[in-house]
Amino acid sequence: MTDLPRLTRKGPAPAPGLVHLGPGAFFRAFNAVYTDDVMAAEGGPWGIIAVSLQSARAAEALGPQGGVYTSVTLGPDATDVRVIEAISRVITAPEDPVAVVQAMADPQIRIVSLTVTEKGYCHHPSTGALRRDAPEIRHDLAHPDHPKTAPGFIVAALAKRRAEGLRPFTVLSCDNLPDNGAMLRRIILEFARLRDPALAGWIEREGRFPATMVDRITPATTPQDVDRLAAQTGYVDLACVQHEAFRQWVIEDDFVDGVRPAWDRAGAQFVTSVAAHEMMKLRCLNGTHSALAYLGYLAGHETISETVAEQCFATLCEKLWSEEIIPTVPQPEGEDLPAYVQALLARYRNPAIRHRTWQIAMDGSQKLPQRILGTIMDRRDAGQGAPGLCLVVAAWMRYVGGTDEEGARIDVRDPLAERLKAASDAASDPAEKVAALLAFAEVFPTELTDDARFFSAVTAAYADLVKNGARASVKAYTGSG
Ligand code: CS2
Repeated sequence: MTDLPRLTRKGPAPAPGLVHLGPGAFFRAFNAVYTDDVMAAEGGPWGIIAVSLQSARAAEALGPQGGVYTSVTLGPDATDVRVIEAISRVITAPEDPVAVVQAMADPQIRIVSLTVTEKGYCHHPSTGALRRDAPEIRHDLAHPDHPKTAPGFIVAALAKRRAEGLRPFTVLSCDNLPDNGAMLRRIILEFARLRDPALAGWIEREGRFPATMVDRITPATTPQDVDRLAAQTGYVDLACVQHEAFRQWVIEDDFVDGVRPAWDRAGAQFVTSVAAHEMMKLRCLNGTHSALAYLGYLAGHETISETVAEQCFATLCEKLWSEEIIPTVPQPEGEDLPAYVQALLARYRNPAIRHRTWQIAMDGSQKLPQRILGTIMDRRDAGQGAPGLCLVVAAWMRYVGGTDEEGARIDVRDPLAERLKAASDAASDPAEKVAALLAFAEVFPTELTDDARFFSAVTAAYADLVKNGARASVKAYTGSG
């Protein structure tokens, strides 16, 4: 494929109105596509400056292509290919943090959006508070003009805007976190207060942090995906993304001075509260995604579609939804929960999407609280158990132990990976291992750590996983023998 030309931009790049932190596959399959749709429909100064907070990968892939790339929609039967032109330019933050702050402080920029994954918020997953003692936060407080983290950049740029007499930008979190807008607002205010209470007061009064619910299944792009696209199109695109056809974006309509792209023209829903949609999506989709990731991986499955093709895993999802999850989810306006989860199963089954269980299993310590533990807590408060979700917690514990059912090493990616493995290794029997992992206060709220019923349900599930394996445990839970 190397003799094929690289995809490049033909016309001029759009004038920027947005800065986006975290230009990974999800952003390119989602935010940028919606924005491209809006600009195609009505123009507008909504080009995106994409900022990578970590590696130069995005800049290396997108830079030589002038910011354009291909979005590939993978349906069960057909593939659709489209070039997205919404990215105006790409900056790698560690190479030039000052340029990032300058770009964010430009008066043309009205919104700074984020897809930085759970850990990018530098918060305690179980409480939502800023991790003030984290080395990168301490760095950003000590060097406010050369930040490294998302909170550091946002506060640096807001400080600059305030000093220059500008209006703040809207801060739009697009990560899978409950109440992501309010949570980010709390983190930003806490960080700003540590820098300058007057700045924090200004952000508190003038700043806006709308919540969002985002949804589109987007597996990581592989070299094979790049080759397949090249064979089809005749060009090489190192920034291409593959995703399902489905997309849903629910946005709280609360922007600084009401200024925002008309994302509703591309199908986004602007609402007064996102909470019910967010809970539906986090608990129903992401909750079962994590269930399939840990249990499916342990049972030897590589992808989600392969996992749910095995009947007991499809039944696992259905039983988790109907018996444990849906009873805790408030009814979102315009949604039919039983139909929603049936559609989810069809989305998981899409064989064209090769979404690896290993990819979804990443960063479990950051994901478990909002995907699984909140549901368990709600059921506990209502005097009900959650045997299926306790099995998922046990599967996560088995997974972070770092050895699979064949005795092979698991490549566990998690900010707490080393500490989790050390805690698990130091314990001997299931009860000790479960107790050692429940002691991680970043993950488990004290209500659960101290709950004897929860402890014994997870310990029994863990012991069962070790003795009989994930497949047998799923079959026992689903009653499929
Ligand atoms: C997945 C999500 O990787 C994961 O943890 O559960 O990325 C999921 O695919 C998206 O939230 C779907 O919108």
